Amino acid sequence: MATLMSGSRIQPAASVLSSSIKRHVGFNSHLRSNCSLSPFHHSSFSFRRSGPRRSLSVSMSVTPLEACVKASITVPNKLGDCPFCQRVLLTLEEKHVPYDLKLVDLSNKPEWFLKINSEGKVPVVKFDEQWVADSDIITQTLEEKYPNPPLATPPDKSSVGSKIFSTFIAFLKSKDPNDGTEQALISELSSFNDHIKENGSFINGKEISAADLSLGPKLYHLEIALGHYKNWSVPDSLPYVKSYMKSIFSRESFANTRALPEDVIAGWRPKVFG
Ligand SMILES: N[C@@H](CCC(=O)N[C@@H](CS)C(=O)NCC(=O)O)C(=O)O
Repeated sequence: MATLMSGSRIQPAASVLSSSIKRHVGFNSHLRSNCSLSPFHHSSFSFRRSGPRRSLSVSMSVTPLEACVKASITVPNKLGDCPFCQRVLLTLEEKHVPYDLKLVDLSNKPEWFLKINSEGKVPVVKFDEQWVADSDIITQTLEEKYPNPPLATPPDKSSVGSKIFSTFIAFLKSKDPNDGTEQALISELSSFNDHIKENGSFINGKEISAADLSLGPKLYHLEIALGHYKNWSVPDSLPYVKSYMKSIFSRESFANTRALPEDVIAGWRPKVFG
């Protein structure tokens, strides 16, 4: 059975029970205290809010989507440091779609995972009995299947900030302080700073959208890896980039899906020293 294939299951109370991590998004603490979660694939819950005059009873059932993601390399049964996986998980969280994580050890890929995706890459998500790879395709599929809240970024803004990740990697790998890689990164961050200044808190204005959910995890890697390996941080001259990072990193969805800093550091080590 799929749920027994890898890792450990962590119920919302964070106790390790068995073999996958289940996150039932949208189960806030109020709901959690009022409903029991089935350990099985098909979970159902109900809750009741009652007062002197009114009573509300809601019952619904949900089948979590199965999502294969990178496992931590520093702590057993923890989510790892793949920014593409976090992008998908952020989308699931922001859309309140429940999911069931399958942690994949990328240094020793299990047979069951290679059968799902012969390319051996995460993330992979199961839709209607079909495993779908690649965060671009997965997030587009989520937008089609779960249109609310809408997260699509308009085409004219969807590539804003898209060069930040590659320039960050070039700078991280660089051994020559005068090769222009730091300047290239600062230049991309400056354009992004101007965009946020002119457009609002997020890439598409006031509301978060898909482009932010893609860029946020990459900026998280940038902050941790450049801080650790180069003692570098986003300059104070780019306050809109800084406040953007702060607001994305402080979202509940981000806190629920972020990698451990130790994993981010360990994950980039081969690029820095290799
Ligand atoms: N374009 C893919 C990239 C996914 C990707 O590169 N994932 C990495 C982990 S961050 C991976 O699975 N690498 C395979 C490996 O390390 O063997 C996407 O957006 O999903």
